[in-house]
Amino acid sequence: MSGNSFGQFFRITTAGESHGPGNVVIVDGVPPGLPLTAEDLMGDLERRRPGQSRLTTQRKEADLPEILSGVFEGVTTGTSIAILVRNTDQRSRDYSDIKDKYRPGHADYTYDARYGFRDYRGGGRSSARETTARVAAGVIAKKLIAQAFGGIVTGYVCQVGPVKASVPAPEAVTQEQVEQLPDGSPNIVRCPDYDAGQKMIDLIDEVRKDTDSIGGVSEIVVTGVPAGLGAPVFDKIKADFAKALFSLPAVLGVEYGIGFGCAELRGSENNDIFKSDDGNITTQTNRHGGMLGGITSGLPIVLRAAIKPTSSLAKPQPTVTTSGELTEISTKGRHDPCLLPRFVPMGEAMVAIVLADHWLRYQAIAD
Ligand code: EPS
Repeated sequence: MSGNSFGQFFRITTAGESHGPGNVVIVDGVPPGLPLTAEDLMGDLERRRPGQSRLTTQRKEADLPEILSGVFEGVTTGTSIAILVRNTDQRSRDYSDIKDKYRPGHADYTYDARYGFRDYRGGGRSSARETTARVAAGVIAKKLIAQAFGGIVTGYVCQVGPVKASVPAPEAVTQEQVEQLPDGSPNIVRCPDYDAGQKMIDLIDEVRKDTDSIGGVSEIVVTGVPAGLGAPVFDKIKADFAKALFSLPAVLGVEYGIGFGCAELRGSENNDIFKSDDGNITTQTNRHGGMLGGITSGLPIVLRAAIKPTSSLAKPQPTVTTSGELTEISTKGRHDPCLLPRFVPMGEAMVAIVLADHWLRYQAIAD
């Protein structure tokens, strides 16, 4: 009803606001015996956290997770796992100026339309801060799919504004390539094509100095997925991936495989031809992005999400007040000039959660 839960067998429920005391996730359905510590959660939380480079919001949060339940002596018990990440660096005064104004492109107006009232501090529940909770849950999902079938989820940035990366073999991209440059320094834009990545950084710096923002595209790839995950009709795994990714803030488009490119092709050009590798059925190409009929084919899953430019801008823009008077708005505070670098761990988490859920559903039928 209230839209705070996602998944059927691997089910997450989040609570929390950007300027409240913290964000919480409750993860249901994790089988007993999975090794899990707070340190395990920290890697992806660190990749997501604000303040990680000049390309992101300068809000400083350590994002240290506290596991409140469901883990005993370093392994999951099979009961619900609650994780809390506290907020420590809220600056709610930044929002007092715009309390009665609607930020263009933000959810301020639609939250008022829905509830007649909103927590205006930092966007409340519509803030990307909520994704802290999902990323923590995503670590558990990643562990589960790695243990169950060797599934590995790797996301990266493939476009910022007009700058496009060349990534000829998405399934070969490693997290190390995404996180580090060849000299060992952090790859702050998370693009595995380092020449394009530098151009992306230059563009983000340019829009940042201009108090503006820029959009882009992230690609998320999953290797090791067996054929057969997903269900017909409404529970197609592609439909669940779409919902998972669209539920993240600022996502305006989702496609997989050849995506919208399929519109230009004939069937004979688009079909991936089957072949047999020592009796294992596979396809010569992967335009289908690892899913046919909403069920995994065993080929790598390749998804893309288009992310809009951050709507909160210091650059003045015309808008209206909550009572409809024309005015001007300039958002104070600390905002991402481009959401893409921090989107990568968020997108990976949601994709891993869908796979963990469908794996458990598959097991339920298999047993
Ligand atoms: C966000 C606005 C900014 C970002 C925030 C996402 O926060 P604040 O409420 O402090 O102005 O810093 O990102 C995070 C704090 C985070 O952890 O991701 C927004 O409107 O979505």
